Amino acid sequence: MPKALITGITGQDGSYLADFLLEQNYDVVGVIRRSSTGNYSRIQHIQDRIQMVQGDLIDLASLIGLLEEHRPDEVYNLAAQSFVPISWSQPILTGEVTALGVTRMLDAIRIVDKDIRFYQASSSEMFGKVREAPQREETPFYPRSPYGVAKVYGHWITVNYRESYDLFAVSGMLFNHESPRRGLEFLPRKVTHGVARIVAGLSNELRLGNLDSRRDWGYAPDYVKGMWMMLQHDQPDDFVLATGETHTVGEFVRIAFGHVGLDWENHVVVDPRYYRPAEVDLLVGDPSKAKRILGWEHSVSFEELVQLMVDADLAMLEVTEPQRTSPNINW
Ligand code: NDP
Ligand code: GDR
Repeated sequence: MPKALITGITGQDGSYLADFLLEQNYDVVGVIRRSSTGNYSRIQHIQDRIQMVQGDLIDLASLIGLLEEHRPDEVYNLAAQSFVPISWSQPILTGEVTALGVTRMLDAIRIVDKDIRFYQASSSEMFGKVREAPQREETPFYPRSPYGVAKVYGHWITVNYRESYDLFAVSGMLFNHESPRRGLEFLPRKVTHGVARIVAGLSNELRLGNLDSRRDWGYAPDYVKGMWMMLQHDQPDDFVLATGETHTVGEFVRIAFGHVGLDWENHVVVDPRYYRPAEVDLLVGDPSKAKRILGWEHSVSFEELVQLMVDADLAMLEVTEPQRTSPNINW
């Protein structure tokens, strides 16, 4: 039975990746960082089938100890400070976790077992102020946030360890991917959850920032399968995963409200508080290398994605105490 260790297992992608690897008969070890309140909602349904272990990307010794104890065949490094706006208010933490955390994990692999295959969760945010469209593996980087800068570091240190130590280390350059398990602070989930709250009569407005930026949005379960495919390939390489389509934030909003028969203009308030100091205006990926070499393709269209997320939030609000689903923080 192959064994995989996942950092970030409590997050959106970590939970879907764990589901997928269990289906492939993997032994799954999930790294959880210590907190005073547990955050296991996304992995509750599989908690008896995975091993949950303590560790933190800030602490090298914890990573070495985990690799020595569990001897995984594959490591998926999904942990990060992943919310772009917070990276301006906490740039050093973002660098410690999202950038140097990658080196810590790579160094742990170099020290413990160089045969471990390594996946790094790189991001389309590295392309930032884009140099060409669509963006492909060779497109030059121009990050626009401390998060994007940290991801560029994570990408290059992965390439460097591959070339310096002959590690099977790959960087997946993934464009935005969403799901009903997405954090409430990210735009798509903020919108679909906001729509559900309005339908349920719990609120009447949704405050958002820039409606004009464009993103290439796909469905998260498709993307975690792509991560696994990269590690099964016969040589380590870097791949873009994207749908190849781009849509504005405004289009996402219009379809989400339209799905429940509402006019978004009656509910959305543009609030400059949600503008970013520097914006990424246009992202659209070219996934043709992943299709050609790995056979990877996305399976859910943009419209289907928006609708399935609205439906899931409507269903959740019907069964869950409303207050528990609403953040008190203004993201
Ligand atoms: P989430 O924000 O949902 O999950 C992040 C995970 O990282 C959580 O499990 C979190 O733990 C964990 N984590 C944060 N800090 C540490 C730390 N110091 N040590 C150990 N674990 C830590 O992100 P996603 O699932 O959406 O994304 C997964 C990865 O992919 C991230 O690296 C993200 O930057 C990257 N990415 C995501 C894309 C997307 O569209 N979703 C696109 C491209 C890249 P806790 O639950 O305790 O907070
Ligand atoms: P992003 O995702 O920054 O692309 O990073 P997010 O969903 O936060 O923003 C997408 C776009 O929507 C605009 N926007 C708003 N965003 C948020 N969060 N809240 C708002 O109220 C709002 N109004 C407008 C933003 O300005 C932006 O243009 C995500 C993360 O998952 C990263 O970790 C990952 O690397 C990239 O996707 C690819």
